[in-house]
Order: sequence, then C-alpha cells, then structure tokens
Amino acid sequence: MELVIASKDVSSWSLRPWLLLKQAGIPFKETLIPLYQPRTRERILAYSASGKLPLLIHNELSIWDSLAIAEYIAESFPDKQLWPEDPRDRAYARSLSAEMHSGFTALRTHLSMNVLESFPRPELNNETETDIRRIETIWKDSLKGSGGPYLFGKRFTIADAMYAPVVTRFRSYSIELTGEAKDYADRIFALPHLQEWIASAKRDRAELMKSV
Ligand SMILES: N[C@@H](CCC(=O)N[C@@H](CS)C(=O)NCC(=O)O)C(=O)O
Repeated sequence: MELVIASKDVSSWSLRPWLLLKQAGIPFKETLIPLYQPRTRERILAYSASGKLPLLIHNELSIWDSLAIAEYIAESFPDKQLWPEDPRDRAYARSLSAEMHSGFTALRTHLSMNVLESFPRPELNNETETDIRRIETIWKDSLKGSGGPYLFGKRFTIADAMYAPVVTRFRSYSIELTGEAKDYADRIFALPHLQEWIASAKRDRAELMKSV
C-alpha cells in the first residue's frame, strides 16, 4: 500500500488518511510531493489526473480523494472497524465525516492548516465563528453519546481522522474550546502519530530551506 501525500505542514487532506492508516496500524509506504515547487503540478499529475493529493495505491488500483480513500481502507480492513459497528452510529459518523469533507468553507478559508505556525486569535467573520461553534457542538454531542475518548467510543474512527486537522487549526489560531471539546482536542493533538506528522513537517521544511 502506498499513500501519496502533499506537504505535511499544510496538507490537511493528506493528514486524514495518513493518520487513519497509522492509528489503525496498517503498514504503508509514504511518498511525499512538496507543494508550491516548480515541478509540483507535474509530479502530482503523474499520480493523479485530478491534480490533487492524497492518493492511495493498492493492488495496482489508485484511489484519490481523502474520504474515498478512508472508505476503501475501511472496506479493505474490516477487522480494524474504522466505522462504528452500530448502523445508527455509523450513519451519524458518515454524516459528520461528509459534513467535514464538503462543508466548513469559512473555517477552511480563514483558518487554513499550518501545523508549524501559531498566531494570536484573529478577528473572525460570523461564518467562521458559526463553523467553530458547530464543530464544538459536534464533538461534545458525539463524546456525550459515546463516552469517548474518541468521537465514537474506544476506537479511533474515520470521523476522528476527518476532524484531526481542525484540532491543529484551533491550536494554531488560539481558538478556545470548552469542556469535553477542549479535552478531546488535547487528546487528539497528543496522539504520538499526530506528533510524528508535525515533527516530520518540521524536518521537511528544514530540508526545503536548505535547498533554496
Ligand atoms: N477533496 C480532496 C481535496 C484534495 C486537495 O485539495 N489537495 C490539495 C493538498 S491539501 C492539493 O493536492 N493541492 C495541489 C494543487 O491544487 O495543485 C480530498 O479530500 O482529497
């Protein structure tokens, strides 16, 4: 299994399936294509006609788009239970994941991911504030229903992977959370695999600086 990803500092879409595979303990080869370089587009197109990453290669099959990749991993490794077992919880987890995938445009625009940067809380428009509150509510409701520590209970699921980049965004932009949502964000941020991603982003940036 090979996962082709973009720059770890800013590619939130790459982080999602990468973290999912790591948390599930599924071995994979990682291929990194740095963004914003002269040959970036050409290199991505060599893997994906969509011109976007991440992309997963497995048994000569290419799967692109983070959510499609997550679904493929879940189907390929049913024993890992990457969606909740209960059909109602599963439907809810899929809804939350789809909402992250297709929504939160204001948050994605105004609080773009950069795991290596941190800023004082910026002034935000109403749409972004609404996105933040909605995510806080989603986390609190899910944790209340499941008992945590993850959104759907004891196992890290695709829903947790889909929201993991938001955890880093809230930290980068000093967005205060309360109660269970804060504890959840702290727990996800402390995951050794997320810390591994951030450390690797640091090394990649240092390498890139050396080469310019
Ligand atoms: N909906 C896609 C979005 C993928 C995406 O936008 N990827 C960015 C990196 S985070 C990319 O490949 N950008 C390269 C470009 O636009 O040239 C997914 O979920 O995978």
